[in-house]
Amino acid sequence: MDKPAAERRISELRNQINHHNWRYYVEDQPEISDADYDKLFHELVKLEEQFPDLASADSPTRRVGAPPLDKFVQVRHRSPMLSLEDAFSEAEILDFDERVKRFLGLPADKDIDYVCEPKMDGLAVELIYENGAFTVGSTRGDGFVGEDVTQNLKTVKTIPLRLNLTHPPQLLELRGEVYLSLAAFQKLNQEREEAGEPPFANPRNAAAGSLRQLDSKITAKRPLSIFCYAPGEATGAEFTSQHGFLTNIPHWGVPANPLARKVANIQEVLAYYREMAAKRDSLPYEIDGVVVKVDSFAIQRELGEKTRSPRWAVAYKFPPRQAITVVERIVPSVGRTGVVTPVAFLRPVEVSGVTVSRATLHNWEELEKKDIREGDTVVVERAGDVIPAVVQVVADQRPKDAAKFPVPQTCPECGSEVVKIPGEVAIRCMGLSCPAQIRESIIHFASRNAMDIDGLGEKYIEQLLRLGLVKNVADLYYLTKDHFMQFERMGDKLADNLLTAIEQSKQRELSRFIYALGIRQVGEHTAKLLAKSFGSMEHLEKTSAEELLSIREIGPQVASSILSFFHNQENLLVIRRLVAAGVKPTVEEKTVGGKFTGRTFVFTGSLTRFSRDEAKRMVENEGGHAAGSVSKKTDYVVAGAEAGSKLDKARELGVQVITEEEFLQLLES
Ligand code: 3BD
Repeated sequence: MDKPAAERRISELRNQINHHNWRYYVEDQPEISDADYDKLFHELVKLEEQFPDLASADSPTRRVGAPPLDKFVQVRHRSPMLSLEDAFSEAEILDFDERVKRFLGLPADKDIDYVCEPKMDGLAVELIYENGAFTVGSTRGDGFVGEDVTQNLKTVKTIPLRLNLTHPPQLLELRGEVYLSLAAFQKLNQEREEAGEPPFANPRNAAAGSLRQLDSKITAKRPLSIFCYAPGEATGAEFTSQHGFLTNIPHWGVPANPLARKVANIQEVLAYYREMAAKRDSLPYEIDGVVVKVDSFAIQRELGEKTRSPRWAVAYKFPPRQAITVVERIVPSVGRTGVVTPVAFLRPVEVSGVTVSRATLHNWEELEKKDIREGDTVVVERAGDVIPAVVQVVADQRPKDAAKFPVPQTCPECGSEVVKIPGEVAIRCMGLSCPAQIRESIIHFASRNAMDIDGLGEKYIEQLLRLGLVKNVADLYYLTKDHFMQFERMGDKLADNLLTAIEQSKQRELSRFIYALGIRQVGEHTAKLLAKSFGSMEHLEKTSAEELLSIREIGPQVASSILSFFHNQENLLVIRRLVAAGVKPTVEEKTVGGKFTGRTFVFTGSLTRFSRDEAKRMVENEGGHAAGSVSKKTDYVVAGAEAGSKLDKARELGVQVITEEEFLQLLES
């Protein structure tokens, strides 16, 4: 290829890759397979190597991290990054609205347009774009001076390295919040525990820790995201309102929170807050409140600021997700992979609407480091649906006789030796027939998101084990009615139902089957990737490291865990017996000719006929796509009760809105 041709191709590839990054990371609607994405990426890497003078700082190939720094350089913000005043009640919000009107000399009954945004629980940063190119990114610091974390921010896939504008402004500063999704947080903590590193207490700390890495190659491995929420200094760009700003920047490639909404008065602000409070637990990231801003920038300027915070904005905070309680007991518990972890049994306490009576203490080093003892008064924190964690001990409340809890030397369930695996922080029961491991692995196998054997819960599984009727998951498929009739309080009908449920589970999707096997480090997401890439258990069983590593999201640790699972003869035998019993997972290749092929659905509001997971599955089974946000490409929005901004957006874009009933009819038609 000659240079002009290479130049054209490079530019084309960069555009394509940027586009696919947006589809994948922002819209959650990839258009191409991982393998095809990798092909594009590699072609670009090769071309840039071949023509070094065509390399460019804004190429997507530069998102992999730079050589480590010794320390961060301080940067002064051109204009200070302000603080936000907090409000905790409706009364304080009504006060805010009154203050705004009084300052503007408006009558108390006049309505003001506000913009409401979820308050992301992350880390505030500033991004500087000069002539469209991302040049400097910094943390907020004290509002005046922050730290230069440009290299780290370049690894954030959704931060554009160049604005998607033909005539970009000379200067544009953007302020935003960098955050880690709950899924990414859980995955990161799981990996850290396996690697013997202390887990992060919450997604916010994890995001902060990731962004403040001197080695940006580490940051590159953390899937950070960003929502931008305000312009800083700008030359050559004019914004007239907050709503205008938030709706414009996504066209330039800058993510803004799609849940932000313009409202017409303070009553609607209160309604928005209630709506977000109700949604809080089902969002894929942590929010700690709602930020309320006067929409008009002209009015914002008129209002100005007090010492450090604007008069035109306020943070309406949610109740904290932390509470104080007492550790009644510490109990070592054995998981399905044999890892023995300390669990704290707590005096029940309410944490933002949920009663918490247990918390994970992660691992024994963590217990030692935080020095948590039975009888201690502790702070517990709950992030989204993640298992609550003990954040710290209230030191001066410790009972005099509280003793350190010893690390178990034997398995609390089977008495086998426990071993600390080199390089791992976990201690693991080595008992091959440890009843706890077997019990947990069968519970996992039958669970809702795995083989979904309806009705076969913990209690029945324990009875099956106690009666010696099952020793591993394959045995479930060899049970007869007589077996179940040996249970206490078992009726004819119930036994039939259980058998039917087991029978029905034989034809679950391949991804569920893979997930159900309980391969270490293979969660639902990875199981789906594997099912899609391999298409059958036979193929997966025979895979190689090379093949696994060619899948975009699979790293060496996960690959090696998968390989060692399939190298284990016992595991292969269990799979043989499952197959022999008639377990025949269905293949979920992109269903061609499915009812919903090429159709995109968005589910919103509170659903009563099915869960979000089920909805997603129903759509995907028919070859459709279930997306998280409404766009022009959305075909249907299925709205439950209290549907909010997505419904508004659908109406705005003229997308068809249907009820849950209508969706089911569509499915059956
Ligand atoms: C968010 C200020 C203004 C532009 C000042 C009104 C205080 C953290 O999602 N808008 C948001 C979010 C934060 C914001 C503003 N809009 N300021 C906003 C914010 N949607 N989290 N913050 N910040 C950002 C802060 N950070 C650390 C220490 C003290 N204050």
